[in-house]
Amino acid sequence: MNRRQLLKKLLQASAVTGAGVIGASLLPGCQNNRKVSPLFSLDLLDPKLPLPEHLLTPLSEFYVQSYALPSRVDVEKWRLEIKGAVARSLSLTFEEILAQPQEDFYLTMECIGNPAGGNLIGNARWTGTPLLPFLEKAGVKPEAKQFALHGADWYETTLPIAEVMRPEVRLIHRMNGEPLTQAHGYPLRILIPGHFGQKQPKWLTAIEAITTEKRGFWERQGWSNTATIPTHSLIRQIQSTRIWNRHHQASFLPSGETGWTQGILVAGVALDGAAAVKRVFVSTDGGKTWEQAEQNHPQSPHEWTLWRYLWQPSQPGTYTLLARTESARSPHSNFGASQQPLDDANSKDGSSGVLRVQVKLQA
Ligand SMILES: Nc1nc2c(c(=O)[nH]1)N[C@H]1C(S)=C(S)[C@@H](COP(=O)(O)O)O[C@H]1N2
Ligand SMILES: [Mo]
Repeated sequence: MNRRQLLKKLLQASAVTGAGVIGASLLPGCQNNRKVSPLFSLDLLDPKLPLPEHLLTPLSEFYVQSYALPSRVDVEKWRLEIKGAVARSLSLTFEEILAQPQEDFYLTMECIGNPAGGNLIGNARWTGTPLLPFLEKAGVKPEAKQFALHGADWYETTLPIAEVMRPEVRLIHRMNGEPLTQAHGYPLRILIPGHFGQKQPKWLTAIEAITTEKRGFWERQGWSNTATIPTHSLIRQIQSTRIWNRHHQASFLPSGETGWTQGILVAGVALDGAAAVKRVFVSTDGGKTWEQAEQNHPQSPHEWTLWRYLWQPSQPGTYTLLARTESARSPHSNFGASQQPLDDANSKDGSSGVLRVQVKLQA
């Protein structure tokens, strides 16, 4: 297909789906504020019940981030090519991939463009098979430096050989027990744990070993080339109020069902791309003092940690709430330089900016 045919196809498809034309989304997370990843869960908000082990984002609320339109893939014709600097190229059918041993695992997907408090984050149970046996069969040549991962929408991203040859890298065909939807990459995507969403191509068509160093689609536009997930935490919920934008405010009456004299429950998630989340702290005085929150301990560092904190304020007024976290790789108990920074910089390395939430307790 030449460029003119491609554009024509995209325009036709966009008329059908009502989605934006290519170019409508020039940031990996700029235009998508219509969905709110829910954290609302009665279990999570009832301090008498233990925190759940997993909190899955329902598919209907899971963010979708695609630079163009979702690709329609005919699974009969579709192949996954493993090619480039390999001893033997492979061309795998969907059936050949399904015939391999399948594993279920939990992983939180987050877009590097997700601002503090943003909704471009979701947690799912994924099903797939390790990529490594296929790469070993293909025989990656010693001169290969990177893998370029290609999607049917011509999306491309790159990673060092060793990153992709980890046993935890998997070819994925199910999400929360369902076949991948078209929007999430049907029939197959790849998950490379520890990295933001841009390193997780959907509609995967080729894994190419290359002998040069190359940047992918978003990386050429200045987004982090490693895109590793830093230690960070997000406030998602205060009582039953969802917190999902940058300058959120919540207000509570003294009495009634969510009256503040009975305590205010603050809840959220914390994530670190490589290490377990050790502790989460909440401040209700703009960062002067910090109290440790209650948290769960997921088995995998790639799944978000859930936390909650019951704040028992004694006086009406306006308060600034913040959350921050420590992981096994930033283990200092005082908030030193390696801690989640307090600034809210709009960084192309992913926001670790801490959300300040204004809470008004009425008299
Ligand atoms: N083929 C393809 N894969 C892609 C993208 C894309 O535009 N095309 N977007 C990436 C980005 S920026 C993110 S954040 C994740 C989002 O995955 P989701 O849409 O399943 O939530 O997909 C990644 N994989
Ligand atoms: Mo993204």
